[in-house]
Amino acid sequence: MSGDLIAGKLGISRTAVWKCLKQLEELGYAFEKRKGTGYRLIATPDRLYPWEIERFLATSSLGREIVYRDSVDSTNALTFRLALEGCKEGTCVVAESQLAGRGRLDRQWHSPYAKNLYLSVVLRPRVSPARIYPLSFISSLAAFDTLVAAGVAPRLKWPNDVLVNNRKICGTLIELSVEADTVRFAVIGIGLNINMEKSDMDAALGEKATSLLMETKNFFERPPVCGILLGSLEKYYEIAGRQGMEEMCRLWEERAGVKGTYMEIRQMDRVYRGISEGIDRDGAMLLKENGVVTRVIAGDVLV
Ligand code: BT5
Repeated sequence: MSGDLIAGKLGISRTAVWKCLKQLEELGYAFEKRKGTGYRLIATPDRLYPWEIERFLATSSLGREIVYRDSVDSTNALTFRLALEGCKEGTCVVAESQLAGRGRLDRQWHSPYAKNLYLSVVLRPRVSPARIYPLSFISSLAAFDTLVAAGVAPRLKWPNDVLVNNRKICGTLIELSVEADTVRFAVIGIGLNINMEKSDMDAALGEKATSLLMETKNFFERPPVCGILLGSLEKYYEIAGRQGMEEMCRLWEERAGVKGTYMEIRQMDRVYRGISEGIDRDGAMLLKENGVVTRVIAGDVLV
């Protein structure tokens, strides 16, 4: 397209067009320039720029405001700060890397640069703190559907993981701000491994983690995956709002297919063992051992 045409379409000067193209080049876009013909876009950088994600977004609120960082301590931490300042529901933070990406109980989330998705979203659900826990299932359900769309066969692991071929491909983390008997906001954080390779991890993590690239041998562009993920997240959030938290538990249980399987769950220094009777209306795992049903609220599934 000629510089004149671009200038005319945007109602700016030729010099302004040239400046914009320079800026785009600095961001990693590449153009072919031909005298007399104009400019042609020949390469787009592998970055999660908000405008790249927006091209694949069909949501009404989630991700309509995207905060982008090249590097951040943790997308959950930044999102929490923005939520405290009163940002809109659906505001989303994405980053190319995290210096202090976190899991549950202060565990680390490995976040190599420009390889995966690290994103967090602000939700302001109208639900009491006592009933909020199953909201965390919307993130693993959304990741599950996104992975199916990408062509792999995921499995849900209680409470908030998604595995492929028995290796972790996605971890999710919900953090809440609660005041008396109301939830002020929830931050839903999702780490979804896309193009990470074994060489991006240390030996220990390399044994238990996987990515879309490792599973399919295909490189994935991250903005479309991010768009699908946000769309699924909004879908499940709407279901939770319309049909309640019990429906989230039912959907999760149905997808996970844990009922009737033997499980071992570690909680601090205690291990619960038993046959799963599914999850209850609060998202807790019910384990039956010697005829007695125990309700396990949190923990790490060992088997
Ligand atoms: C989780 O914790 O699985 C929740 C992870 C949430 C990460 C996202 S990234 C965006 C947002 N911002 C944040 O700061 N966090 C969220 P947990 O169940 O505690 O599992 C943590 C364990 O998973 C670690 O101890 C490792 O064993 C393993 N792990 C760490 N990084 C991983 C990765 N990239 N892929 C797979 N497994 C990983």
